Amino acid sequence: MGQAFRKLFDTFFGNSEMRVVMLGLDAAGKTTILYKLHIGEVLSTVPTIGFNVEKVQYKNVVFTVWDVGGQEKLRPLWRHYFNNTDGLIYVVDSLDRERIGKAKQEFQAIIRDPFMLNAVILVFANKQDMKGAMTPMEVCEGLGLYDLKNRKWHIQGACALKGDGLYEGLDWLSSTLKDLKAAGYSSVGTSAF
Ligand SMILES: Nc1nc2c(ncn2[C@@H]2O[C@H](COP(=O)(O)OP(=O)(O)OP(=O)(O)O)[C@@H](O)[C@H]2O)c(=O)[nH]1
Ligand SMILES: [Mg+2]
Repeated sequence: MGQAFRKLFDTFFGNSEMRVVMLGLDAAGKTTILYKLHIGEVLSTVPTIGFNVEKVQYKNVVFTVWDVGGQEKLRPLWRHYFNNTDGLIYVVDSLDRERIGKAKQEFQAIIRDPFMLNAVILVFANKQDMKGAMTPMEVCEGLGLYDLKNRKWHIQGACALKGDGLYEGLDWLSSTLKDLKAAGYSSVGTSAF
């Protein structure tokens, strides 16, 4: 009874926690996004070998964001980060038209993994500051998002260097999380003060 009340309280007033894994091809901008969200600054990045993990608080949600290196040789390791994941952030370099097919192939493999079937999907169509970048709609088509059935997904144009679009994306994640919690979705963690 106490637990049920606490769950209800968390749903409407409490802090929530959300485990998010951020993936995408190398140089898409994942690490730039992570640190822009975490410290509000753009750090000069080197390709990630392994992962970075930081907690990002936004509104009343604490996101634990795992940023995993995207180089080809590292991609087989992605699946080790799938367990207990509430949300996938998939980052696309919108300027990289040549590799949108590869980005689609990797994306489709992630979302079809049995451990990822319940994860909500936020796609950042990053590098919108670049002339010639694909629009979010083009990225959407490129990844095959329109064909997804029974999945919660959202695409957001972004420029990690300026921070444009990043909080809009987190807004969608947090409100989607709240809806899922209200509907009694159990793998989403909660904590009250
Ligand atoms: N013009 C532009 N460049 C960006 C943007 N976001 C990231 N970059 C640049 O893209 C390059 C790669 O960014 P990273 O954040 O290191 O990419 P990553 O996805 O973490 O790459 P891996 O760690 O290899 O998987 C860096 O030179 C960034 O400065 C953006 O919105 N616009
Ligand atoms: Mg990186």
